[in-house]
Amino acid sequence: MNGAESIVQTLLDADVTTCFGNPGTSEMHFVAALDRIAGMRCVLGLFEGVVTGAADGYGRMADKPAATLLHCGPGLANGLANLHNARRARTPVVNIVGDQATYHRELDPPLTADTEGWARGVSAWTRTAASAATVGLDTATAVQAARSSPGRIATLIAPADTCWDEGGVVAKPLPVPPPPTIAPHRIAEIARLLRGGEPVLLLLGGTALRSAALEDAYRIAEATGARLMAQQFNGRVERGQGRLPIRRLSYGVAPSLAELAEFRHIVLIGATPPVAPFAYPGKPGHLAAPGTSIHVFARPEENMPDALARLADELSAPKLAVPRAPQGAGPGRGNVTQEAVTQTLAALLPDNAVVVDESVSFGRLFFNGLAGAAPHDWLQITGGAIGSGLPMATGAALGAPGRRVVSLQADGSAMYTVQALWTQAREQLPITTVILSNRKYAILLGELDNVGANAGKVALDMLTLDNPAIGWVGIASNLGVEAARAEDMETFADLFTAANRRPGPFVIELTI
Ligand SMILES: Cc1ncc(C[n+]2csc(CCOP(=O)(O)OP(=O)(O)O)c2C)c(N)n1
Repeated sequence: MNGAESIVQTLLDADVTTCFGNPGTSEMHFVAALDRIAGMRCVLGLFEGVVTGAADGYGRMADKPAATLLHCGPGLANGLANLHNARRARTPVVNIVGDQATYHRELDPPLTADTEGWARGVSAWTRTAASAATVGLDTATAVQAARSSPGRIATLIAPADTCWDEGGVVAKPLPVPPPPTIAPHRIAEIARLLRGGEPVLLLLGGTALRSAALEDAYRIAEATGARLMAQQFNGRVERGQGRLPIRRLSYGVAPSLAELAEFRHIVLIGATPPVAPFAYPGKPGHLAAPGTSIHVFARPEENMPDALARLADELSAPKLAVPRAPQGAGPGRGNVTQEAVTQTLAALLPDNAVVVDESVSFGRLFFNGLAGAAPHDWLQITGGAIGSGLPMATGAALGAPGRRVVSLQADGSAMYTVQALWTQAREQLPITTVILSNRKYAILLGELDNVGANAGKVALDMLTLDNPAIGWVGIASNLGVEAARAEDMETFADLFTAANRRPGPFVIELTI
């Protein structure tokens, strides 16, 4: 057995069964090993941002890591932005990065780079393998690191000779510690705070946004008068009918300041303290009102469902059915507006869908507006690095087999990783993509004002995508995904319904 074979077998033994990859010369032995060892689902991405974004979507839905296969420092570097998003989502990912053979590196051939340096910025665990005999154990250690709560990026750099040399040793899966449970005194402290009668917000993130945990959070809120909100950026939220219609802190400094103004205390449950996404001249960075106390109840790596259940019991909060979210008025009609698209999605979302949200400015109403839709999971861009939506949808489809993925995608962001559509076609994945085609960087037009910049013609031209106009029906069909355009709500509703009944992918270009 060579080193590459020991990597693949060790991954499989640790239940890492999907590999998104874009290989080069240094990964040829890994690729060859895939034929000799059965069981790994290999998915080719035509750019590394697709590979890493797909691993993010997969890990969010499967609750276990996929592997990526990347080529040397530059291949990893191409994938860094979506690894950044995955890190912010706390998604488990195992990167296998091939590199120059140990003894060849000193010759400094073209693809030699500071691979470890590039890996470290996004990885909780980074190691360069030293030999074929030890690369199996390195692989098992990488999986252990990735699976450690709350989910981490682990990057194993495998020089070519550690893959092709004989003497590979398959390593047994290493134990993954369960998420730590919080100490009883913290339950007692927060219970005391909640009984105190002051206005308290429970700000939720991470696994606190899964449906059972949300039910316990609702019991606590009903028993004490505390309010509930999800933080702004979340890896995954379980939503729709039968689940708590929790609202999310708004994007934008003014609305989030208003939403947080009334609270004397904010209790963090897997969330981070609310801050503005950027500094804006004359505006605060912290979004909580001055004088608000911030309390950490559960850190992101701690066992939040357990913490919430114990807190609800400590408060003797009765079991309650979660309230029903209001049903919408049915599909929107006529002109394409934010409200009408929200209504149509809420009415026609397939049961048990996975929604991937990179809708940027047009989709501001989507999250709250779909609270009454059929049950679904909501995945959003978490690290602000656009170009995550199409790859994330691709990976989510593989991480949640049997479920329709609905990918709500702004056009400018879609262009970063448009190659993902080709992978969706090649794998015949059940994904409906709605391209929200406004042919501009609309959000940045607002940001010009928000930062107080005076824009002239050159500046405005930098934010406009209509010269030439991007034709999404052509792009999608040339990448193998059938597509059609909608310019009114009736056509959109028809296309959306038909797309969701297909076995494979479909793209709707919605002119907004
Ligand atoms: C990797 C990365 N590059 C650049 C940006 C800056 N940026 C933020 S939003 C945006 C444009 C978004 O345009 P689009 O996706 O069409 O959405 P819209 O604003 O039109 O709703 C850009 C370039 C970013 N967030 N991430």
